[in-house]
Amino acid sequence: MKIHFLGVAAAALLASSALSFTAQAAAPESTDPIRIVTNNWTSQVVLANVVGQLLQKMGYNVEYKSSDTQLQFTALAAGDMDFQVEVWEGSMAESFDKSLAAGAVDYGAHNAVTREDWWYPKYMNEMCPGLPDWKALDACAAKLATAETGGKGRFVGPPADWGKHYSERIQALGMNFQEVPVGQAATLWAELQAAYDRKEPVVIFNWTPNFIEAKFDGEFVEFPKYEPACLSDPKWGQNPDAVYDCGAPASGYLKKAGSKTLGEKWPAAAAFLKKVDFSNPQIATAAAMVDVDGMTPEEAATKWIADNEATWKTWMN
Ligand code: TMO
Repeated sequence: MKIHFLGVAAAALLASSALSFTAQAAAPESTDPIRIVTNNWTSQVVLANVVGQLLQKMGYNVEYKSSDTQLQFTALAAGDMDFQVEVWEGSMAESFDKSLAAGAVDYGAHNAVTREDWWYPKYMNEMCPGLPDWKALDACAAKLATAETGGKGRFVGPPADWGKHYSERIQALGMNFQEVPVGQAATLWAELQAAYDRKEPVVIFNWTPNFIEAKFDGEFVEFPKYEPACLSDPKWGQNPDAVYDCGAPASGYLKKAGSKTLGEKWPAAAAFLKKVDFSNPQIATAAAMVDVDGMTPEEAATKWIADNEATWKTWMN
């Protein structure tokens, strides 16, 4: 139970004049919990806990709320959740843009550059000459065929809520492939490990920054280069009748998103969250602490904070 040092009248005044408070107001401007979104991949959960634990150091209450990567944007726009630390261009740009039009706030970009797309272990370069070009992969489909996919190559795809459109891409590009989506990220890594141990061909959904690059040698498949029109204009690209006939952005952004309430109710916290800025190696390391070293996301966040004081201190000024 928090002890209120303000009288009831003062508290009411504070609530009614919250809009006039500036970033100089003493934290916490409100003891209500700041609701931080968590998703279903490791770095996001660790980073969410890093910002959550830092906000707690600043005196705020926080609450973690798990959400679907697309529905979270509806929740942010509606003010049902307050902050998302990882908005990936390749999988979320469309939902994010809609949420901004509906009232959510862009909290700025991280230094990190991101990519999310089809990915294969490097030893496949010999099995499928011409890789990483997608046409070389397509010509190699028979080597990736399984009982489940018949004569077609198997692409081990992401969970449905990551907002990719790979079945549509396969169709738009006329590829001899079939997507078999996983239910969770751990299945992607299990499929990769099993194939990697036997040097068998496998193509999975992967992204960077991730812990994978420290453990496995591999490459992204190069699809026709992304342009925004690819997603909206059927005439764009090699298939004049279809959208999604391109790859994901090869140098995508990683942004942060907040609710409108966040800046109004907790301006000092909002100023801090706008400065939060992770790099590629910091994010890959955060994921590895859990996926390689076996820590919980909470433990990994605490360790990250202990190891990176010089970084987060600059976010608090
Ligand atoms: C949304 N993700 C980073 C897992 O591609």
